Amino acid sequence: MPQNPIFHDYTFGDQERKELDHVGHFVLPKLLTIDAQARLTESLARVESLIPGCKKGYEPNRFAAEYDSYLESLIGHPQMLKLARQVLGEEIRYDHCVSLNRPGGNSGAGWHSHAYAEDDPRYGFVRIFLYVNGFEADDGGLKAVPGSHLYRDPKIQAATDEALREGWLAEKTHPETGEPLAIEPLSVPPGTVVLMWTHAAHAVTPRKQDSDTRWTVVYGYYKPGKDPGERWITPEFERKRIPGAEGLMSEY
Ligand SMILES: O=C(O)CCC(=O)C(=O)O
Ligand SMILES: [Fe+2]
Repeated sequence: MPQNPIFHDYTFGDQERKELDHVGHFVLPKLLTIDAQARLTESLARVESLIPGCKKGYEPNRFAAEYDSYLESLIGHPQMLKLARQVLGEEIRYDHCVSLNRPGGNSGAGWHSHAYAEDDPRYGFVRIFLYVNGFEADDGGLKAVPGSHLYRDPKIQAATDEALREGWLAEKTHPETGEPLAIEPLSVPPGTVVLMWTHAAHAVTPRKQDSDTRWTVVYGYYKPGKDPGERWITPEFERKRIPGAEGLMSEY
């Protein structure tokens, strides 16, 4: 049976691809269909409910698709794969599906970046964030540093914006424009999808105490050929036949 659409129509051509490569992230506002938003909310709430007392090393949030069949079905969803291939090219592999729900009072996340193929920019690793109910900049909001991904530094770390500015950001410029690098806080409406290259510096502001839960899940795909490091995927899941995901689950 064909899967329900998850995305509305969108354009991701040469110009959009260039912007993603220049900035490090690309926002597709309100891309998720109402049906996908409803099903994701249900699945993410279920995954969240399984976390207390869960098995260490096999946490429902880190292995979200292994705990929920709808999240699993999106790994090989034709629209998800089309988007991943528009970014990475035809040859892709799946890396992870991680739930990033942030209940009221959640402390957010400090500045950091992630790894892949530091020595060869031809090998990309993209994160596809589904911000099901969106966020405001000061309420579980994603922040990023446009151009930071071009340094391909997997070890960016800072606890606060100030510490990032005084540390890693100091004196750094965009390699293509020479402009000083700067922090960009984002605000996005419900149903927004954000693409982000894995080396981009990013952080998350705390979720306000009286806010509802921010429902989010991220899917990671990469162009194979380099060591992806530890993938959050069990050997059993790697061998599982997931419709649409044939050929996507092996490391290389
Ligand atoms: O919660 C978020 O919006 C982003 C979390 C994050 O840093 C990540 O998934 O790499
Ligand atoms: Fe991150």
